[in-house]
Amino acid sequence: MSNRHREEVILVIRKNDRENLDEILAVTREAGFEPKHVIEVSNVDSTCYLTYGKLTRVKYIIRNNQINKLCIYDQLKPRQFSCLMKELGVEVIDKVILILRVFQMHAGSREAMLQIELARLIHELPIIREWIRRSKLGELPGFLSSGRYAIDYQYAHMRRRIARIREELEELRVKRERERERRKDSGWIHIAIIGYTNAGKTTLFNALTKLNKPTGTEMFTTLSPKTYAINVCKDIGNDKVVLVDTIGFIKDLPLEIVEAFKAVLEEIKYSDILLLVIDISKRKELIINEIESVLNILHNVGIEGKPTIVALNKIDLINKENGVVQQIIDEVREYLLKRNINLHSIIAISAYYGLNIDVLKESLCQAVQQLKNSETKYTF
Ligand SMILES: Nc1nc2c(ncn2[C@@H]2O[C@H](COP(=O)(O)OP(=O)(O)OP(=O)(O)O)[C@@H](O)[C@H]2O)c(=O)[nH]1
Ligand SMILES: [Mg+2]
Repeated sequence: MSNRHREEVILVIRKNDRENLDEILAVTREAGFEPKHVIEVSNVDSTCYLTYGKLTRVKYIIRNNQINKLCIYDQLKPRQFSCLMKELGVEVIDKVILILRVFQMHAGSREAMLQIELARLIHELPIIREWIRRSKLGELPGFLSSGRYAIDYQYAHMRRRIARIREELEELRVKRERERERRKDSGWIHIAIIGYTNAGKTTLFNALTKLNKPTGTEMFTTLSPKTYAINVCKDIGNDKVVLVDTIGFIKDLPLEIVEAFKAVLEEIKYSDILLLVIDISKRKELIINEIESVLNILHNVGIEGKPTIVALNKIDLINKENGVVQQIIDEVREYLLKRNINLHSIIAISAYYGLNIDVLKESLCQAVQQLKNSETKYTF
């Protein structure tokens, strides 16, 4: 989206998110907003989120710059939403809404669209409930200029819609599960490509499958999982595996969003091997931070202990002369072992230029063989 079409906003970030500012700015821009002012906060008020001083500053900016949106890169409580909207008289958007807006732009499938709508409704419902409570107490006018009855009606409508979406998603989930079981019954091993958003997962999926799924510099290009059967072992003709491309992760992805994307995570949960893709063209601290974010989300949804192959991607962007790649390999290995990851191997690749893809395939083949051997050992 070009600069011209983005709506100007005030962006509020936590002080300890400062090192992540580039990513936050990217998310905000991809959601369709241009941060005109960035305000850092170190303390958060439990009622209104912004402390008195910051609130006064934001009011001043709004009045003098005709900005009518405030984006807060944090998860707000319902009471903080209503307090801010009452104090400032502008629309307030928090991290969950921001990320969902970015998701919305990439939602290609009905399932992804329903998941996004569900996450948004679940997020907005308590905010509206709080608004109704306070307007019934006479503290507030109608929600965004609607009357009290209109908002009661809207609340009831949202609840019905949530129930309907849940039913439809459940049907899709069951269908997906059946497909997965069919694939499993055929004895095919599943390899899930996982990693931070923009790491190059789909580019690698394309390199391994020779398909041409959309890739891009924007975040969250892939929202619904793609599966494809490939041969990873050169000499064994029929020994196919199913490769699954998945949604990218982001630092502190709000749990509400993670839950809405349950079906996608199930593809990871039921896979046999993980292929973790890491963009090593980034600053060193960011590389480990991104791995940490991915592992934290996996841990939160109970995905642990799977054999993991790590693809350190985008080596074409690294100066190979001074041993930087080896240094990154060592640091990543040390970190993964510290986190008790069932590490199979680490391979530096360029998915885009096809560098070392054969070595990666060999490693995938080995991991598949090992898994099959261990399975036959325990099958009576
Ligand atoms: N230079 C370079 N760029 C790459 C490489 N692999 C991927 N990219 C670029 O990185 C960007 C993101 O690639 P994707 O494959 O869409 O990344 P992804 O991990 O699938 O991203 P999401 O689906 O958004 O989570 C694209 O612009 C790719 O062209 C690589 O090996 N080298
Ligand atoms: Mg992708």
